[in-house]
Amino acid sequence: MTTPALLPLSGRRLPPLNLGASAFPHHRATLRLSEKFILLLILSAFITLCFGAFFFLPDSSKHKRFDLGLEDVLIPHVDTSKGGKNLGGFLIHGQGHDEHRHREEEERLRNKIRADHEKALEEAKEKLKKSRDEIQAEIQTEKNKVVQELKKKDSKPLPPVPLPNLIGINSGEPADPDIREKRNKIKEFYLNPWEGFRAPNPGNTLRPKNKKVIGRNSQMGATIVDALDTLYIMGLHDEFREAQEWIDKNLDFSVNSEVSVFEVNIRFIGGLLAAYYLSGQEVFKIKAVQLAGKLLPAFNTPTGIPWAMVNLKSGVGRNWGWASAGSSILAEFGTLHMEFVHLSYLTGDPVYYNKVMHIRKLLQKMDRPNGLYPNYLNPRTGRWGQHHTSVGGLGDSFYEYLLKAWLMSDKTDTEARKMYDDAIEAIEKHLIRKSNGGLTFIGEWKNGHLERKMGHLTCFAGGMFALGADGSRDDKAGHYLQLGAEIAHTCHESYDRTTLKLGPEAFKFDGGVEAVAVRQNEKYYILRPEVIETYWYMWRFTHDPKYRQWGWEAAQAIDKYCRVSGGFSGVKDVYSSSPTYDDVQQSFFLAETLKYLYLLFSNDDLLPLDNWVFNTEAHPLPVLHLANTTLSGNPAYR
Ligand code: DMJ
Repeated sequence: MTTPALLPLSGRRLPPLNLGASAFPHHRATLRLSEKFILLLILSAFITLCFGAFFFLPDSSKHKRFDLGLEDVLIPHVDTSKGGKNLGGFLIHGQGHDEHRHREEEERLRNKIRADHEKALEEAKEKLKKSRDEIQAEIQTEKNKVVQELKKKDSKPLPPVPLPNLIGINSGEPADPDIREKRNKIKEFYLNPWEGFRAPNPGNTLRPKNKKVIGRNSQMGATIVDALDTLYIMGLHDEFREAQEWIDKNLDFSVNSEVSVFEVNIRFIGGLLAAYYLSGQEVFKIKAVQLAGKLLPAFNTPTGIPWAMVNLKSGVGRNWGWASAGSSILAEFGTLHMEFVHLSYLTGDPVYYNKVMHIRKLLQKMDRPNGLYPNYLNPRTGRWGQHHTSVGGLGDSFYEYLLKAWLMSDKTDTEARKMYDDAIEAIEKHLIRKSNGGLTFIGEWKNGHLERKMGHLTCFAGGMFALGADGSRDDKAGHYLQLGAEIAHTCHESYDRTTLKLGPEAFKFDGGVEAVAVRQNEKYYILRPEVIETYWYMWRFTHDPKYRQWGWEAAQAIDKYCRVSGGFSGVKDVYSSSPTYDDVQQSFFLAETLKYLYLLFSNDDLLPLDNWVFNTEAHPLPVLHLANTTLSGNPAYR
């Protein structure tokens, strides 16, 4: 038996073969020849068993561990017709096998093991002759191969699905020369910083004054992805193709980075999905799905309410340190629905849809103080944190997505519409007031007390009320359109009452102050879109020319006070006549602010609201008409 050569280590672990006196009964000192033979037989059977166990079992379990979740092709194949039995996934040989074939098979395996070992020894000897650098280079090549293989696997084409009605992907060119000129000016705004974040090194965020980008070597390219669909809508097709090429070659999510689930969803997944629907280029859909898969571990919490952050590589999630009692944030876990429904639709995989429906069901079951949704929910206990409610930061897009879930389903998701109507009624009752000067504002609810302060973020609600007017409960369409107009007016006042004619981050209606920021740290403008967003919705629903006029005022102020040599920057104080810059061009400036301005000066047949619903980052997603959503065989939609 050649065991020692094949088993150099485990052979040493075997007890020494001692056929001496101590091993046998005392009454006889020696063994008969037949007894010796039987003992020898037992011993050799035992060694064969150990031999088999040592070599075969670890090998197969090693494969299984390595490929777990990647491939199912390594799950042992079981063919019971040939005498094999499946026991918990392992094939047990034996019954019904012919002895001869069995021995042949054993012999074949033994030879294979011997050959493999000899080969491994040879390879090891060869390796030892190589220099450290050579070995390292080889390891790197192997690693690259694995990465390439994984990439190829990730890029597998997705199952074809019927495309929803993609109406209104056109130029939207206005006939009026004055409006056309304004629209061209907005396009020029976009092209001004393009040089700063274009391929080959777009980075994440532009520093327009320094002409640098944050995250130059990032494979994520936040701005180029977020700004992609605006390029397409503006008809900047060469630039769009350039961005597409960068995304195709470089955009990679296998990074050891902790990201905000909400931000990645609205900016990256929303941006990629919109680019896919507008251009039909498969690469965007594939990238969106790859990224979405990396967000899923964030949902592994006791309640299914996702963590705010997740590490894209390890899948470990956690919440913001500042959030009340370790809570997740309403506006974050409540702003996933639109994108996740589209992901399930495009992949045929219900996992995304189920995640967001689970969140909705959980929220439906909970008691709400005064019918209001608090901003904080603990993902471990499923209990609300502090009783703060806001239609601005921390709450805003949750309400927006309830309405848009209904619109995006071609108004069939009536559960979402009901939740929206209930929430808006409570908000109107407890948070919406008129100031002494007659301005309608939306305050914030803090532990049973109304704070008479409104954020720039809250200004999006004017557009939301107008968008939700049609289909509102008790046919209050006129009322909600009027409410939208009042909020638009208040937010316009917040711009008009500043020196730069740009809106502050937050403004008060208290102590004789109306629509003006009081605290120094609320006086900044970081190129936010919400006020212009509301002007655009109001324009689409009323065609009142004042909305185009207000939009143009804001565009001029941005041009005058935010434009710097390499793009557009936020300003630190809108009440100061000599602006100081924060030197950041937020990606939402290109994704939202400029897109809404461009649409404001375009014809309504460019992305009509009956067919497209804009996510909270202004990425248009098509309405999934019922016939297309209920794909046969897709359990997500049953
Ligand atoms: C955007 O990223 C989104 O609109 C989000 O919902 C909140 N606001 C920022 C821009 O201000």
